[in-house]
Amino acid sequence: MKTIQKSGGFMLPLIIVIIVAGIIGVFVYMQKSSGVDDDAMMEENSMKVPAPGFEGVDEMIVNDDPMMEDDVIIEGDPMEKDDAMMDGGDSMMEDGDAMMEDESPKTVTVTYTQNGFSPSPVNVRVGDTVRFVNDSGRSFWPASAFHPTHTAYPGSNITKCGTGEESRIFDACKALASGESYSFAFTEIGTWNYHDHMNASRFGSVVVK
Ligand SMILES: [Cu+2]
Repeated sequence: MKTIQKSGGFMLPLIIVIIVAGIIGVFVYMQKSSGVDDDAMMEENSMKVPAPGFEGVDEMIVNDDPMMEDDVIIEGDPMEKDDAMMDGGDSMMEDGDAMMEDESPKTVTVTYTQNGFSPSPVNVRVGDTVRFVNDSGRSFWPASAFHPTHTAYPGSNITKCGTGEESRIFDACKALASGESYSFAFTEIGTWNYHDHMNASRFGSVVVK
């Protein structure tokens, strides 16, 4: 009886202590395990330290970064492309020079006779000059359409004759004797009709491209 009571009196607190210790142990274990997981994840995310068993994966990831650097290097290749573009630019400049040589301003002659202006229409490029030669035996006054205001060509107006703008308008601004000529450089793309202001029934056109 005494032994049972003593042992029972001793065993009960011991069991309680074991249970409490077990509960504390489980709690500590859970806390530790969760904390370790968090630390490991943080390390993986921030430091990219390989987790046990994942060294190979991380090495592959580490290898992926050089691949990206390779991509950057490949993007560095566009420097070669830039060179190529510069080469292309040079060739374009050469083409431009060639085009400028081909399209260097020319002077095209239109002859005015008793039959009128010829050739008409006359085709020129921007910057070309048309030289109207009077071979009609009488005076002429080539000027932009329309008679009598001469305003069809941009900026032109018979009222600008005798002003500082006279040289920039498509208008001879005066009668020119047979044998004389009037030249005008066309800077505007379009089809520009003109006429002889002395005889408005005579007209023609210049096509500027
Ligand atoms: Cu006129």
